[in-house]
Order: sequence, then structure tokens, then C-alpha cells
Amino acid sequence: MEKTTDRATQSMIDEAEKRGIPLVWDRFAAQLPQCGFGELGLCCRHCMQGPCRIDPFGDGPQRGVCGADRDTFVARGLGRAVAAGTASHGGHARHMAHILLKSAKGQAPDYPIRDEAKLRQVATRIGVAVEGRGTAEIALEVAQLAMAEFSEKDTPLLWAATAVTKGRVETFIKYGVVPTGIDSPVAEMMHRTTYGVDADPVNLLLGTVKCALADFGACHLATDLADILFGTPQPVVTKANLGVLKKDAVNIALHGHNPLLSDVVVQVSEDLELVAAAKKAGAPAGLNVVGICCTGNEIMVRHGIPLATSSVSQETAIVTGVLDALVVDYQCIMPALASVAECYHTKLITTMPIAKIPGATHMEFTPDKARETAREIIRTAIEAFSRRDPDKIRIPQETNAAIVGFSAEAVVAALALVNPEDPLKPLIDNIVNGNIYGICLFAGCNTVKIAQDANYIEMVKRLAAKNVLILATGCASGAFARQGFMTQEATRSYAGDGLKAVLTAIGEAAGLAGPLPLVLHMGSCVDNTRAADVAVAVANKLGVDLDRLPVVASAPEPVTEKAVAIGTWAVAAGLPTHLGLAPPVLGSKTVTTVLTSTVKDLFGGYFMVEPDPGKAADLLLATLSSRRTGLGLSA
Ligand code: BF8
Ligand code: SF4
Repeated sequence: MEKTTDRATQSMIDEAEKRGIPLVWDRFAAQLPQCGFGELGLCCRHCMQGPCRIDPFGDGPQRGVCGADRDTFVARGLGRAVAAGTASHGGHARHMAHILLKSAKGQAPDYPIRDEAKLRQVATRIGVAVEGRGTAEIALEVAQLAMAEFSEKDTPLLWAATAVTKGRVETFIKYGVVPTGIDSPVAEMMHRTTYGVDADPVNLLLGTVKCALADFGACHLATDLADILFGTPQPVVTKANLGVLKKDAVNIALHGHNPLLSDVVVQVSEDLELVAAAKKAGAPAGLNVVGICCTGNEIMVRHGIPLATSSVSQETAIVTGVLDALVVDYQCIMPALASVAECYHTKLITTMPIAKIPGATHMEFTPDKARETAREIIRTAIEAFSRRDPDKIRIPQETNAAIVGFSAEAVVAALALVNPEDPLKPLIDNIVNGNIYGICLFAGCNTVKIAQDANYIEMVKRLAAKNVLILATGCASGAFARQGFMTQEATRSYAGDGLKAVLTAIGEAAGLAGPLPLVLHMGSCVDNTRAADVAVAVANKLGVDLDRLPVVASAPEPVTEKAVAIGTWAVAAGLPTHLGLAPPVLGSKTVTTVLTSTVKDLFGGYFMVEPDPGKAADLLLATLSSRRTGLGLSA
């Protein structure tokens, strides 16, 4: 099977094979055939009377030892996946809230408030008074409210309820899925899925939606607070793919999710003393900071830091032989990085107390010593540089330019250049007249089960040709950046005439001397809420709810439990959501039917699973067409 569509990644796979270094694809091959029970969601290990399995063909056992049936198995499994995803985004968000609180109290000098406008905007949205108040005072109240989101309250989660349409809130109340905390739905899901609690698949699925809406709140909170502390992304030109690593520089890759450490490393990497130290160590180009995965996206959209690679291909950054330090925080970090790093001089550095890896060096990050830790990390990288083995250097030359940094604010600002009085009007007019047929948000990962980027490339070409405006986050963004779809050339080559005209009008107004890029990079996975913000603004302006908009989502190469949580809130938000791989639910017809069809009657959104990217694009186009018809627009 083809492993990747990317030449640079392929050359690193070949190099690793030559050196006898196993990568993710080799470990996957060693797992085949994977367990059919697990694939279908038909195994349960929730108590010690198990593990239990249900025979998918109906010959063997149809119930676990306790009597749970296939529907309960599958619904419980999905619920726990969403709970894990929510716990991850919740952990990330809580971390941000702690630092904002410290910052507001003057206890975190390394974290000043960099975006006062965003602070005031968020404060106003969540009902904090801003008139006549100073930054620290507002920040303190916002941070206190943020902290309060994590425990159980008797009011809806602020960061969810204030960030969706009124209609959505009513729908969520109607079906009893309003989260009143970020952590409590996670705990509740663990409770209701333990031995002998909830056995009703539909009840479990509604609990899953509630948990996913807590995930939405957590993601939104993380994005808002990151913008307040580090700045709201604005368009910036940068590069992506392994060719951003430099032979003549000390290369430091930042990998994981939370910008708390990575942003500070970027700031400190400009320290002239450290740059001089790198040069003195024999690296004439000084320090070269690059990103991997969502931490990479965070610093890419805020500071234009180039993205080396992402997701499934993360190990290949080490195989270049020039990665001096690989600094990780948490989530989506393969433990295998340690064994690959062992074959090279690369220093793998873990930084979070909850995310250590055997074989890595742990340099604990604490907010009161952020800059100090960042300096120490950079010095460690400089030291490692001197141990490079020249025989092992193989840097692929491929890079693509990428125009990134399209926060909701940046999108509105760009539109305001076309119509200052009413920025959303040009977007809505063009949706109405069909120049923009609809909007598709690409999110999620790259998986070892699909040739890397293949689905993204095929789908984006088909959708853009039919004038669908493309937004992207997370490793979907990584794929499009690496493959050259975040360029003006991509717009010229692949956009349909209507879309091209709109992107060109906005790009020219923005002084880009040409169109906006074909794919708008909105940020990391928590930043999917930026896309939701745009959709909510459009819905409010049109006076319809989200479940009627010609907006769809797709995770064509999904991997993680976080992606399952995000997909679930997208569905609850009313978006038809495509997955390129089925999660482990196919063992239950009931659950599968609820997720792909019944849920539509409740929330308007639903899941579609289609592995073939061409067919998936057609499916999304047909969905957009029926949404358009529903609004009385030309299909
Ligand atoms: O949160 S897209 S592989 S890096 S889970 Fe992970 Fe998937 Fe990438 Fe970002 Ni999102
Ligand atoms: Fe088996 Fe029930 Fe225990 Fe699951 S909870 S392992 S189905 S006995």
C-alpha cells in the first residue's frame, strides 16, 4: 500500500528503511490483521469479568457476561472516546486559564496580555463589563470565569452557550444536552459507562453529545485565551514541509498542542546571545525553529514559523539527520520518537509532568520559569548540534509557500476591506449568488491507514472546482500547506470561476496583488471553533440556524479521540460531517443508524462515512446543494 503522496516524506521513509529504522507504517504492518472485534466496537473491558466479545455474524455470543449487548458496547465505547477527547481539550484549556489568572494577578511576567482587543471582545461576549475598566481587572474576571467553567455549575457552560446561535441553545436545552461544566460531563461519561450503569444506547449517545459540547466549550476557551495571551492570528506568509529544516542552522522542532511553552520558545529564539551561541557552535544560519502538528499550527498562524511535518509523518523530521532538538508538550506525540531519536543525535525533550516518554530528556515547563526553560532548551539544542553525524544528513528539498493565519477576526477584517460598513455582506451576497457554493471545513489528522494526504488532495480539488470555500485546521492544514494548496497559484489553478472571483476581489483589496490562498488556514484543532464563529456570524446575519447553512465538515483521514469529539460537536452544531474512515461503531446497527441518520432529526447535522475521496466530495456537494435548495438558493 502507498504510504504517502508526499515526495519529501517518501524519501525519508526510504532513508529510514535503508537504515533499518522502523517507522509508523512498519509498526502498522506488524499489527495486521487488526482485531475485527475491536474494529467494530464489539469488545468490552470495562470490568474484570471480561474481556467480552460479541460475535458480529450472530453465531457466537450476542451479549457480554453482564448482559450488555452490541448496542451498549458500541455506544459506551464511543462515549468514552468523546470523553477522552474532551478531557484532552479540557486539560489544554485549563492550562491556559491558570496562566491567564496568574498573568492578571501580575504573577506571570513571561505572559503579558498581548491582545487587549481580543480580551475585551471575549469579555463582552461572556458578559464581563469592560467600560472604564483596566486590562488587568477585566483579565482577572475573565480568568476567574474561565476557571469556574471546569467544575460543575448550575448554569450552562459560558464558552459554549455564548458562542453559538440562540436556536442551537434552544435545541440543546430541548434534548437535555447542555453541559454545565467542562470536566463534569467527562466524569459523568466515565460513570455511566462503567460496569452496570447506562445500558440504553440512545441515552448514552445523548450523554456523548453533551460531553462533545463541553469539548466545544473547552476548545473555544483555549483559542480565546491563547489569542489574549499571544495575539490573534493575522495573515502571514511562511513555508511548509521537511525542506524547512536547514543544514547550517541549529534546528529546533516544537511538537504537541499547547502554545504556552512553544510561543515562549519562539520569542526567546530571537535572543541575540543565543543566536550568537548557535553561530559559535558552527551553525552560520543561527537558530531555526519549526513546528510539528498543532503546536506547530499555533506558532505558524501567529508568527509565521514554518511547519516541518505533521501527524503520521512526525518521525521523519528526525530522519533528516539535522533535527537537533525535538521539544514536545502533549497529545499526538508518538512514543516511538524516542527510539528513532536514539538512532540520531536528536535530543527528544519532554516538558509536561503528565507527558513523559522513556528515553527522552525531561525539562519541566513551569509558567514562572517559562523563558528560563525556553533558554535552557535552546542551549541543549545547540549542544546537540555539535554531535550531528554528517553521514546521516538527508534533507529533502521540498517546501511549499503557505499564506496562513485566517482567524475569524482576520477573515472579517479582509471582508471589511471590500465592505467596511457591513463586512459579512460580501460573503453572504456571494453565497446567495452562488459564487460561493458553500463552505467546507477540513479538520483532523493523517492516518497510517490512508496514503498520507491523498484524500485531502482529491477532495479539495473537486470541491474548489465547484466553488466551495475551503477552511482548514489541525493536520488538515498541515496537509494543505505541505501540498501547496495555501498559495495564490492554487487558487488560480483549482478554484472554480465564482470562487476565484471572490478570493481575487478580497485578496486584491487586502493588497495581496492577487487572490487569497485556495485553503484558509484557521489554526490548530482547538481552533475549529474559529470556523464555528464564522458560521455562527453568517447564520445570525441571515437569521437562520446553523443546521440550514450550506456548510459542511470533513475529517478525511481521522485518527484521534479528540477528532471524534470535534466531529460530534460539529454534528450537534448542525453540520453534515464526513469521515474518511469509520470509527469503531459498525458493530451496532442501531448506533450507526442514529449517527448517520436519526440524529439529523434532532440536530440537523449527521455523520457520513465514505472512504473514497471522489465519492466523498460528490456527497458533500449533494449535501450543499440540498442545503441551498432549503434556503431557496440556486442549487
Ligand atoms: O489536535 S489533527 S493528529 S495534531 S488530533 Fe493530532 Fe489529529 Fe493532528 Fe492536533 Ni488534531
Ligand atoms: Fe463484559 Fe459487561 Fe464486564 Fe463489559 S462490563 S467486560 S460486557 S461483563
